[in-house]
Amino acid sequence: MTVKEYLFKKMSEGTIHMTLIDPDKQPAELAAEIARTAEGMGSDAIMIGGSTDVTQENLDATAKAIKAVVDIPVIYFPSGAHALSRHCDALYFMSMMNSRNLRMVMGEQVTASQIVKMLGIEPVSMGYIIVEPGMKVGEVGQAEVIKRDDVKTAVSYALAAEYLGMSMVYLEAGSGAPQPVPPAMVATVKSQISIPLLVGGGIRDPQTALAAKEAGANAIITGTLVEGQDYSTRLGEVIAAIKG
Ligand code: 1GP
Repeated sequence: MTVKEYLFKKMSEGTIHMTLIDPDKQPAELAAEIARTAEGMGSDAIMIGGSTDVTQENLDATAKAIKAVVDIPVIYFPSGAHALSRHCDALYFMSMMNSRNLRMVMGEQVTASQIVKMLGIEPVSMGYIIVEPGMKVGEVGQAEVIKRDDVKTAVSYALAAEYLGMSMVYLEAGSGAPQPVPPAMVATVKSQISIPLLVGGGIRDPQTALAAKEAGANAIITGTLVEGQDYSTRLGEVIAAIKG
C-alpha cells in the first residue's frame, strides 16, 4: 500500500492525527523517542519538517532514527528543495498556493521533481493554504495570508487545489499560532470540496482538536505539542479527543 492509500484508508474511517517533528528542535534520538511515543498513543503518521533550519544532515539523521523505531509512515513536510531525504516513506509534493513568491508556488517543486524521482520517494500532492496569522511559515513563505473571517477566499483556494488535481488540501494557521484555523472556515471549506482536508497550527488542547474534528477536518496536525517537557499526557489527550 502506498502512503497515500494508507492515509486515504485511515481518513475514510475517521479523523486522523499526524505528529509533526521539526528536525532542528532536538537531537535525532529524542525525535525518535517522540515519534515512538506518538505512535504508541495512536498517532497515524509522523511528519518531519520545519520552516527554517532544516538541513540535509538534520533531516537525514532524524528520518533515519524515526524510521528505525516506528511502523507508521514517515512523511517529509518540506520547506523547499534544499533538503530531501530518501529515509522518508513519502513527501508532500506541495504548493503554497497563496504565496506571493513563485518559488514557493512552483519553483521549488520544479527543482525537486527529478531528485524525488531518482530517490524513489513517494510524492503525495497537496495544496497548502496559509490562514492568518500564518506565523513563521507565512512569513518565510511570503504568504498572502487569508483573513480569519474570509471563508470565501479559503474555499476558492481549496477548490482550485482540487480542480488542479491535488490529492488533499491543508489549511495552516502556522506553528504556534495563538488561535487555530476557525472551525467555521474548516466546516465551510470541507462542505465545498471532495478531497481530504488537513488542518494544523495552534492546536494544543483536546477542546481545540475536537472543534477541528467536528468541523470536518480529515486530519489534524500538531507540532508544538511534542516540543515541551512532559508532552505525552497532553498528546494523549489530544489524540483521544480526535479518535473518541
Ligand atoms: C504544522 O503548523 C502545524 O503545519 C503545527 O502547528 O506547532 O502549532 O501544532 P503547531
